[in-house]
Amino acid sequence: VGCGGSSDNAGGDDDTPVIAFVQTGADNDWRNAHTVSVKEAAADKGYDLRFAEGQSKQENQIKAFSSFVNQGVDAIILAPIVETGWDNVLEKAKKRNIPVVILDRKVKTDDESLYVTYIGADTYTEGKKAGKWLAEKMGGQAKVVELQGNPGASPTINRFNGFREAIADQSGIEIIASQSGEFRRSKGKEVMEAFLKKYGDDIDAVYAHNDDMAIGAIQAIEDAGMKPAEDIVIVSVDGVRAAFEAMVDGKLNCTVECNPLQGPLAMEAVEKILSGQADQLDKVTLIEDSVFEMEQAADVIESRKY
Ligand code: GYE
Repeated sequence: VGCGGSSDNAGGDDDTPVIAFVQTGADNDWRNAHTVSVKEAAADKGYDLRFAEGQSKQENQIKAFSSFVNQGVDAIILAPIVETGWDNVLEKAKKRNIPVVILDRKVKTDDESLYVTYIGADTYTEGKKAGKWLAEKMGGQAKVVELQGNPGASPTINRFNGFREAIADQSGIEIIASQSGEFRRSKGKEVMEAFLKKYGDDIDAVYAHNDDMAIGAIQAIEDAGMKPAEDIVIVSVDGVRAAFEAMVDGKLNCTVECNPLQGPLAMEAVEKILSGQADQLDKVTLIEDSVFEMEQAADVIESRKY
């Protein structure tokens, strides 16, 4: 970060804020839309964005984060793959007076002063909405298989628990198997193949923690000679375009939206922080989302932004 710039001109390189973004990876459609949103919002503000992604490994994210601290960037935005294990690097940033915005996924720490603000989706409520929708759709009777996200990730934990809260008083809704599909299409397909081998016709419904895994499951169901959304009801989370296409095609029953277009909110927070107004920010900002069913998909697909 330069010194000696004497004017406040946005065009002057020395005055351009340098913002680092440590992303989880590029696992799926949601994640790619999220990355684009953050990059575009940074460009709109005229910030110099330094981007790194962890390829789904926390150690890669920790390395990238530390290196941005050493570079003395003006702020760091972190989308943490997993919840725990961040205290050390966050303390490093705090010592260097580098403000940190936690975006999308949560961190678990005893010291809340290690980050300025958290912005993300209400993933617990998403899990609850999926559970409530499925229990209603199935009339309170179903054997369900669950495709979880990455172990230890806040949306995985929340979508797991939120779903269970929603079906707690539904003794006829039974989760017969639950395994990680890592938020990936290929892994979702692989795990669903194994579920089908083991439980076959017993499976009434799939609950996938994201759309990409649901799309993988749809392929597995078709490969097994069954009709997705008819023989096996499928509900997932995210609301990406591919999910709407699958609903229009009659292969996915429902998606609970999780808006990845979080860049503008993140950059507004950064702007406040850089102008000394961090105290005006809420500690937690949760983004509200809707539920979309197959029957509505054709009407809304054109208006979808991701
Ligand atoms: O649902 C999934 C992505 O953290 C809320 O991560 C996000 C989730 C999203 O990989 O598709």
